[in-house]
Parts: sequence; C-alpha cells; structure tokens
Amino acid sequence: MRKEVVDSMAMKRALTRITYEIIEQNKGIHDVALVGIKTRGVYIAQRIGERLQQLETATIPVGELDITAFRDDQPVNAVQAPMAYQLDFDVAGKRVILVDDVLFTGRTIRAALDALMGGGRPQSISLAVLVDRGHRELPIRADFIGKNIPTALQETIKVSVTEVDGHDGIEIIN
Ligand code: 3GP
Ligand code: 5GP
Ligand code: MG
Repeated sequence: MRKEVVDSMAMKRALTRITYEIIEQNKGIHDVALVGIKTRGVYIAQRIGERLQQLETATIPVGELDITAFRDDQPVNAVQAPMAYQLDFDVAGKRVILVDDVLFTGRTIRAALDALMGGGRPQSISLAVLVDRGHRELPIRADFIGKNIPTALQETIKVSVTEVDGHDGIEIIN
C-alpha cells in the first residue's frame, strides 16, 4: 500500500523553511558549505543551495558524498574508498551542512562524518534531512528537519525528486 504524505508544494515549503532556519542559525551564510549525500540528498542540497544564494546574494559551495560503500553494515570495498570520499572543495574552516533525504538508523551520517573529517577540519558540521523516519541506532540527530514521519520498521519512505523521478513528493510504502 502506498500513501502520499507530502506533495510537491509541501515539499517545496519544507525546503524553504529549512533554508531560512539555516540562515538564522548561521547568522547568514558566511563560511557555509552544503554537502549532499548521494543520491537524492545531492538534489536536495542543490535546491537549498540555490535558495540560500538567492536570499543572501552570495555563492556557497555545494558538494556531494557517496558513502554507500562505507556504512558499517556493508562490506567495505577498498578499491572504491578514495573515490567515494572525494569532495570537490576544501572543508577546512567551513560550517558544513550535510544534507540527506531520509534519516533512519544514523549509520549513513556516521560514515559521512568520517569522510568529512578525513578531508580537513571543518569549523562545524550540522545535518539537514528532508525526512526523519525514526529508528536511530546511533546518537545522531538532525539540526534541520523537513518532516518527521514516524514509521514502522517494515515500512519505507519513498522520496521522489524531479531530477531523478520526474516529480516531487514523499510516500509511505508498506
Ligand atoms: P537515495 O540514493 O536517493 O538515497 O539506497 C538506495 C535507495 O533506496 C535510496 O535512494 C533510498 O531512497 C532507497 N531506500 C528505501 N528504503 C531504504 C532503506 O531502508 N535503506 C536504504 N539504504 N535505502 C533505502
Ligand atoms: P540510515 O543510514 O540513517 O539508516 O539511512 C539513511 C540512508 O538510507 C539515507 O540516505 C536514505 O536514502 C536511506 N534510507 C533509509 N531508510 C529509508 C527509507 O525508508 N526511505 C528512503 N527513501 N531512504 C531510506
Ligand atoms: Mg539517501
């Protein structure tokens, strides 16, 4: 069974709210850099980045991380390691905001923190997610949340973004 819980307009508003919260919390966007986690986190980061730039008339770096091979519950593929950790800008001194579509156990974010710290010493790291579905297995929480969607373990959240899926929206599938 599928149920749409967030439509494209509501998703847009949630991203707009996150954008304003980021500006407020950082007192502007000085030194702020966004890092999206592949796949859909990257598009969400790009959208937040565009809105931030429009509102603050400044440019900010938007990078991407692919940490799928580094989750502690996946077999590690050493050959992929250096590539997947690569970021196209220097995080040293930056206020990095990690961006992902869904926060679940927290293991992806733990791996992303490892990846970021390996590339320099950011001034700070915070986390923005479109959906927090609960079920954390690590002491990790998001600083900016689009929508809290409590789920049962066997349910999944389907996040659609126009860039990949042809439309925007969030569904619960069970
Ligand atoms: P994403 O790459 O855009 O984040 O993990 C591959 C895709 O499968 C993810 O897309 C994610 O949206 C989707 N997915 C749905 N349920 C799960 C889940 O429980 N774990 C993971 N890792 N991905 C899930
Ligand atoms: P975690 O590492 O916190 O368990 O899971 C976070 C990552 O797994 C996110 O990048 C997300 O894409 C994916 N994920 C986990 N659960 C779901 C889910 O229910 N729906 C979607 N779309 N992605 C999920
Ligand atoms: Mg994801």
